[in-house]
Amino acid sequence: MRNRGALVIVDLQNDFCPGGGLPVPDGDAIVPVVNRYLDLFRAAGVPVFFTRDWHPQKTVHFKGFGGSWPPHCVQGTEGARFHPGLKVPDDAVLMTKGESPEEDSYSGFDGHDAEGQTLEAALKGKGITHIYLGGLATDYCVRATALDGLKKGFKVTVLLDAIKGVELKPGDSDKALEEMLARGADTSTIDEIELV
Ligand code: VGL
Ligand code: ZN
Repeated sequence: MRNRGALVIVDLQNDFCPGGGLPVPDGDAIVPVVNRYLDLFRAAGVPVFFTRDWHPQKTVHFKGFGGSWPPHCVQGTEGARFHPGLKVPDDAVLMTKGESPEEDSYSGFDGHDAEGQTLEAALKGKGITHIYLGGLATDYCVRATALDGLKKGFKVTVLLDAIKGVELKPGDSDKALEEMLARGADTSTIDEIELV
């Protein structure tokens, strides 16, 4: 069977950028690169998916309720919107995750589209076998989405110039990348990208 690709951009939202509730250092620096990938993939007719972290005010994900994180990406807030510089195409598919007050939901594969379809079903419905991954954060949601994708049988290419990590501990992003590679992901940058 022929491989078919999709671009999946994870959680490129205000709260993960400098000034936000859970800022990834230099998180916004990937926005122009992601926009270049978007142009490239759309020109090649490759479908584009965006995930968004979309939490209730009270969730075990947040520090105040037993979790690890300061409040971020609360449903309907400015912090939960995509970075204003991001050129989200009209025909992009939006996958929402993190709505359950009882779960962390780091993986984009925990998300669903407007019709309630999971990311896996939405990808497979379009015959997609290969995902190209960018977004935030390398050591959490990009990592979890990559590992889930591999587990579900997708080819996964991590876009090295379109990701950034939280780095609660220095080295977390490198560790996450090594883990993704060890499980079968490959990597690319915009100059060497080969689309399927
Ligand atoms: C994320 C921490 C908490 C992410 C989401 O998008 O990587 N990280 N919630
Ligand atoms: Zn979150």
